[in-house]
Amino acid sequence: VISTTRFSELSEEYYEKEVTVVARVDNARVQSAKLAFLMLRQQGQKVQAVIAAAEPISRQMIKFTGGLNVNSIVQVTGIVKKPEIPISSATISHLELHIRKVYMISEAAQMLPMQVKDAERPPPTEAEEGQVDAEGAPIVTLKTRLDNRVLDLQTETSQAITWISSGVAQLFSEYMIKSGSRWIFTPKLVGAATEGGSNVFEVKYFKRNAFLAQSPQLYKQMCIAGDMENVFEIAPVFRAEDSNTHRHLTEFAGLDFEKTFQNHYHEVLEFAEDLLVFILTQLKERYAPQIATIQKSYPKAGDFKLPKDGKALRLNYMDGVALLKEAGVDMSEQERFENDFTTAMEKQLGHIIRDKYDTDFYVLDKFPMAVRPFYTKADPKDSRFSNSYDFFMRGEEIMSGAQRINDIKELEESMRSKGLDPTQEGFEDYLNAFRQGCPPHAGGGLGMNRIVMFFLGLPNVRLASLFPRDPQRLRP
Ligand code: ATP
Ligand code: AMO
Repeated sequence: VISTTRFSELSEEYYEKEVTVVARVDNARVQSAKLAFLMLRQQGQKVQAVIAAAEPISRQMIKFTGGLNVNSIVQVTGIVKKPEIPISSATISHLELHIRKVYMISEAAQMLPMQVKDAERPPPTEAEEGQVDAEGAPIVTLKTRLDNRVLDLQTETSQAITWISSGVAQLFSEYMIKSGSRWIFTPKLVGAATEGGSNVFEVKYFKRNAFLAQSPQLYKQMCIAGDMENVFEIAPVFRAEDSNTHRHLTEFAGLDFEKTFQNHYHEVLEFAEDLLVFILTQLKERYAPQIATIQKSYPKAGDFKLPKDGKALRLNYMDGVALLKEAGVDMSEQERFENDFTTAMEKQLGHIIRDKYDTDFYVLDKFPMAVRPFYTKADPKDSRFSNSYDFFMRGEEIMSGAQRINDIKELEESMRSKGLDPTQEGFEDYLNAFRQGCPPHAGGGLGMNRIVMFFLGLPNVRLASLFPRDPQRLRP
């Protein structure tokens, strides 16, 4: 067995040493009968290799190397050298490999549906297939990229984005576990629609129908009733929303948590604020190289402001209404209490808050009861409002949460007021949990893909999903 070297390990210490690497052919070019170049790629990183006629390298070997199909996986043995001038087209520019041996490990087809390098730039917003950019390179649309997602994942940018997703999940679980939280795994095949009846996928379940879970909401609360006190989950969430927008998916990764509290739901709200601040600051710290890579395509990646005191800025929903009014956006009395902000209002509020408070990250508390789900606790001081909150980054929502109703009578009443029947099949086990006693609790749900999208300033949530699902897309 030959031991191979990773590109990430290579440094000046390897100058004049022989290494063997396994990598993809990013590009192959015959310069002359005596000279050929290979650009090798590993997890998006590129190193140049050269092969020149000299003992024992034959001209045939040069022809073979320069003619390798792009994207083939090869094993290359060679001497690491310092190039005369840094190789600007490589990501590791201060060394090159002088080839002694090349073996084919896995050959790629001669014609690929798209070139990986053409997917490196941001997808065009309106350009059509087949157009070329200013430099004559073909413009690859987002559709082509997503249709060929395996190739698209190989770009330097996609590689870095998938590390950030991995980082968000890791940091979330790290923070939760440190707080004494238990990792839970709740069913995704369920008997009731939890977040509003219409947006739910129905599936055949033997002789009955079942639903795909719209969130772990009912089960995370049932875990609290089961005396688990502090729980979290990372799992798929299904939404049958026919929303063809830049930020809606029909399946996304949900980061959910639920906790008991002693005196006030703000204990949980503060916990959530600290959680988000931890995730956002640690992403910047631990993933600086990936963020720098992504900035080449998306300059705003990682560039957002947290409040100076390291806490989240917390305002009430009505403060948001007032800030918008000052800026000339007036909501009618009815709109304030029965509607939520529109996406455009949310974004405008994001700008206003950035100007006034110098932060891109903030929380709005006390949303109107009318716009929140049945399990949300009304504000005991003013029942038009609720003990519920949304977290925003750059004016777009990344998390929702609330104190939950833990009194059975109040819960049944809330269901009825939202047009739900508490005796309806599918709710009985959830409601029984409250009949049997359940401590006060609150929690929240974060959309992982949304955090990645807004943290990196990506134009589309699909770029922050491995194999995105939307109303049009069920493949790959
Ligand atoms: P939640 O997480 O609470 O569902 P969300 O961010 O997913 O919130 P929605 O409540 O589904 O968003 O909708 C929020 C905003 O998104 C709405 O104000 C609406 O303007 C916009 N929106 C939703 N669906 C569409 C759509 N199909 N086309 C255009 N805009 C949409
Ligand atoms: P909500 O429905 O607001 O709350 O969802 C929580 C978070 O999930 C993200 N999100 C989405 N991401 C991508 N595509 C979508 N279609 C989509 N819809 C929502 C958002 C959102 O903030 N049970 C409650 C949470 C709770 O109260 O604990 C819930 O599901 O980032």
